[in-house]
Amino acid sequence: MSEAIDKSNYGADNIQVLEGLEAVRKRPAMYIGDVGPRGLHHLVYEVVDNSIDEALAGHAKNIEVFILPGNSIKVTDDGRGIPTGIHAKENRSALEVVMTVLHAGGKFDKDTYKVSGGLHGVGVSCVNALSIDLKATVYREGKVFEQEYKCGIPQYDVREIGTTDKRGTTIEFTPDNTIFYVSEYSFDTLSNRLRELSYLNKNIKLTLTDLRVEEGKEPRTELFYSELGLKEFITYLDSTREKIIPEPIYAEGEKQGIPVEIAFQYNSGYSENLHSYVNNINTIEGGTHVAGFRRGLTRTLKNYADKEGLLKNLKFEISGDDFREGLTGVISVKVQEPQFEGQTKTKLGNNEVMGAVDVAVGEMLGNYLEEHPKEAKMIVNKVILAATARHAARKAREMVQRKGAMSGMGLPGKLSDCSSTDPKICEIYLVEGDSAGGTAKQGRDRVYQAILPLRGKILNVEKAMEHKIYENEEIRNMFTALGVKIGTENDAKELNIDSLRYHKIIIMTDADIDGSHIRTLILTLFFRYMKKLVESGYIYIATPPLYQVKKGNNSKYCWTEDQREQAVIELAKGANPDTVNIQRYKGLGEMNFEQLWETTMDPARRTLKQVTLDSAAEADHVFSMLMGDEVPPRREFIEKNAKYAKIDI
Ligand code: 0RA
Repeated sequence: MSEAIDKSNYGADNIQVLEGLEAVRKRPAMYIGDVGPRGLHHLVYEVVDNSIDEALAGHAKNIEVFILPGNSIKVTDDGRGIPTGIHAKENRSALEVVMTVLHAGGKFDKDTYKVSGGLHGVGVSCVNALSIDLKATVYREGKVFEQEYKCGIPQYDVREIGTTDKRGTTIEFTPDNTIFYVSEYSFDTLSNRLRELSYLNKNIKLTLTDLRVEEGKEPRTELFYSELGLKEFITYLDSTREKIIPEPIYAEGEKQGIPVEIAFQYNSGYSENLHSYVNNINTIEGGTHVAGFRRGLTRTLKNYADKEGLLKNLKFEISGDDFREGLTGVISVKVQEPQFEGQTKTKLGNNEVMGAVDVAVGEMLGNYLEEHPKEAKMIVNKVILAATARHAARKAREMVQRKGAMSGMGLPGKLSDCSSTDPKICEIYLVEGDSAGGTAKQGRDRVYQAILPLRGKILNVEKAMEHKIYENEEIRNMFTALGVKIGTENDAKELNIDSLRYHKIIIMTDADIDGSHIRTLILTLFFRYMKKLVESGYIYIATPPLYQVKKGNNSKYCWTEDQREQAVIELAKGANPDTVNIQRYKGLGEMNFEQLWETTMDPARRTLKQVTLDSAAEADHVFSMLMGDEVPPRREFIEKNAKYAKIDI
C-alpha cells in the first residue's frame, strides 16, 4: 500500500494536488482498471496517448517507446513539448500542473482536437502518482527543461538544463512495485497495441525498442507505420484468409461533424470479424457506431441486389447477419464527448454517431458497387450462400436445443458432473482423451469439479460452416454441459450465458504438440462462438507439470527447465546427480490420479492461466492464421513463439 503523505509542509493548492495523488495511490484500480499486467501496460498507453494527441493535432510525427533495463519505460515524441511557462492561475509551471493535477492534460490548448485517450482516459498525472520515479524532459523554444517526481510529488521546481535544436517531450517512469503485483513488461503486449495504434492513426511512426538485453546482444526493435490506415489494418487481419474482392473497401471523412474511417473486406470464411474503435479505444461491446455500420451495409447491399434483380430466385428472406458472413471490418470514429455504456464500459452510447456511420457506409459502398459490378456480384453471391447456409444451421441448432430439452436434464452422458449447483464455485475440466478424463474423475473434488472428456481433435471451427458446428457431437456436448445457448431474445446470434453452470472452464490437455493443437482448437471454438465466456474471464488453462524429479522417497514436480535443474541439485544433496531420476510427463495419462490432483487440480497448489483478450483484433489475426488454410505463416508463428509459447490471446 502507498505510504501516507505528510502534508504539514504544503500550502492549500498543493494539498489539493497531494490529495488527488493520494486518491490514485489508494484506489489505483479505479483509475487504471487493475494493478496486474493490464494496469501495468496501461501506464504506457496513457503516456503514449498524450503523444498521439499531439500527433493528431499535426505537431508530432515520431513516437518512440523504450523498455529500459529494470522495466522502466521511456516515451518520447517530437511534438511542441509540454508548455513550461508559469501557469497564471496555478502559479507554477504548466508542466508541473499537467504532471500532477488529475485531468489537467488537455486544458491549455482548446484548439487541439483531443480525442485519443485510454479506456480510463485518466491522464499522465495518474501514471506519475503510480510511479516510484518519473522524469519529464521538455525540448521547447531552443531550451531543455526537466522535472522529476517520486510517487507524483515534484522533487524540485521545473528547471532549465541546457539548449537544444530539438522539440518534443520525453517521459521516463518506473512503476511503483508496491502498487503493482507484477513488474515485467511484455514486448508482445506493447507491440500489439502500438501496431493497432499505427493503423488507427496513419502517418505516425511508432517504434518499440526493448533495451532489456544481455551485454553484446542487439536490442529487439519494431517500427509501426501505416500510410493507408484501416485499409492496411484489414490486409493485416485477413492476411491468411482467402479474399473475395481484391482490395478492401475503404473510406474516411467527416460525416455530420464526426470523423469516420471504415474499411472492410469479404473472405471465404464464415465468421464476422468486426472491430470497432472510438477515440482509439477498442469498443468490444460495440454500440451506436457498429449499429450504424450494420444498418448502412444491409440497406445498401440489399438495395443494390434488388435493383440488379440478383435476389429473384431466392426462396428465403435474407437476414442482416447474412450480409456480414465472412466480413472483416474495422470502424474507427472520433467522438468529442463519448458516452460509454455496458458491462465493461466499452459500448458507445452516443446516438448521433449511428446516423453518421450509416450515411458514411451508404455512400462509400453505394459508389463502390456501382463502380465494381464484378465484385458487387461476388459479394451478393456470398450473401446468398450465407442465407442458404443459415437455414441449414438453424435446423441443426434447433435440434441441439430440442435434444437438450428432451433428455431430462439434458446433460451429456460423458459428463461427470459435480454435486454443487452454484456456478460461482463450480469448475469444469475439458480433458483431452477418455483415459486422462478417467484419471481426472478419480482425482477431482466431486463437490465442485466436473469432468468432460473430449475425444481426440475437435472440429476446426475456423474452417467449418456453421451448421457443421451444431452437428458435431463433441461441440454439442460442450454447449450442453456448460449450459450456454446461442440466441437471446434480442439477438439470434448472441450467446446466452444466463444458465452457465460453471464459472471456471478449464482446458486440460497434454504437454505435447497434439495437446497444444487441441487446446488451440478449443480456444478457437470459444473465441469464435462463445467469446462472451472469454471476455467474462471464465476460460482457464491448466498447467500440468513437465517433470517429476525423484530420489528415494523425495520428489519434486517441475514446470520449467530451471526448476528441473534446481530440483536435481536439491535432491542430489551433493551426491552424483545421476542418482536422481527425472520423469518427463508427456501426457496427463502418465500421472496417477493423486499426482494429477496435487499438481494440476487442487486449487491450493495448481496454477491456472486465465485466458484474456487484450486485443480482439490481434486474437482474430492469430486464430485465422493458426487455424486457416495457409501453412507458411503458421509455421513462422509457431517457430517464433514455440520457445515461449503463451496463450495470451
Ligand atoms: C498542452 C499544450 C501544448 C502541448 C501539449 C499540451 C503537449 C502535451 C504532451 C504530452 C506528451 N507530449 C506532449 N506534447 C505536447 C502546446 C501549446 C503550444 O505550444 O502552443
